[in-house]
Amino acid sequence: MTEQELLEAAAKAVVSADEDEAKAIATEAVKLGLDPLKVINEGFTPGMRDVGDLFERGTMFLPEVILASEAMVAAVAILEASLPEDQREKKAGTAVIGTIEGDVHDIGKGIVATLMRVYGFDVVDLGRDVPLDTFVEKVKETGAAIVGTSALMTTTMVGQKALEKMLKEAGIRDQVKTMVGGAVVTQYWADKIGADAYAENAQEAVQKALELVQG
Ligand code: B12
Repeated sequence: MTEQELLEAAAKAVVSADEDEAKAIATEAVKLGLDPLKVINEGFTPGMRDVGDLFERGTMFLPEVILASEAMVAAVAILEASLPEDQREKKAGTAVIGTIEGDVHDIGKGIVATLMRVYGFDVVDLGRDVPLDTFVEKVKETGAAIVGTSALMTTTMVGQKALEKMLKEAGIRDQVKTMVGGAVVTQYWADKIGADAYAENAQEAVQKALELVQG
């Protein structure tokens, strides 16, 4: 199988919600020594995007979306396990990350958290459906350099705006950099709410996070 064929097969496995096939493709990618991030970003993620489109059009239903996401999670776990361990002596800093309250989408947030760990961040992953207060408390408690929030729905992205305000009210907005992401989030939204950075995918998220802490 060529790399291109493997990427296409990865997307197809997610769309057909075939977990065994998705795992087999991820295992094959590791065996072939392919870049795990490329396989996630250019194989499995486009498949998940197609799933979203089919769901929106009413061609695919929620139970199938759940099965498709399970297939993706299983494949991503195999690829993530093949990422190098963080071997940096100097830590990049602490990052608090989570999905905004009311939102249970956590696959992308999980990939961002894993990659940030690989690049030397101490990541405090608060999970999904995280109350805004919890983000503020964790930033205070850990003295985090970065707080990253994920939102995949128009109804929850407003939580990112509310968090900006809450960090200001808590008097800690100038001590922490904010990063926003998730399918519905854009650079325009980040600028509008005054977030310090937006990233479209996990690789870009790490790059921007490093820029933020390095000043
Ligand atoms: C999988 C999925 C689900 C799964 C989630 C499983 C899970 N554990 O996450 C399940 C089935 C549970 C689900 C449920 C629902 N879903 Co849904 N779901 C999706 C789907 C198909 C894919 C999301 C995904 O995992 N993508 C793959 C990952 C890798 O991509 P990603 O999340 O975008 O993450 C990347 C970047 O965005 C970025 N990133 C992500 N987070 C962060 C954070 C930071 C700080 C940074 C810098 C970057 C960053 O890096 C990531 C890695 O590259 C999307 C469609 C889509 N286009 O996104 C719909 C979608 C998000 N869902 C949608 C809806 C409506 C729902 C439901 C309300 C359906 C229902 N009727 O119940 C519920 C919501 C329940 C809730 N309260 O949250 C809508 C949202 C519409 C909107 N505009 O608001 C979408 C867009 C589908 C659609 N087209 O209609 N869903």
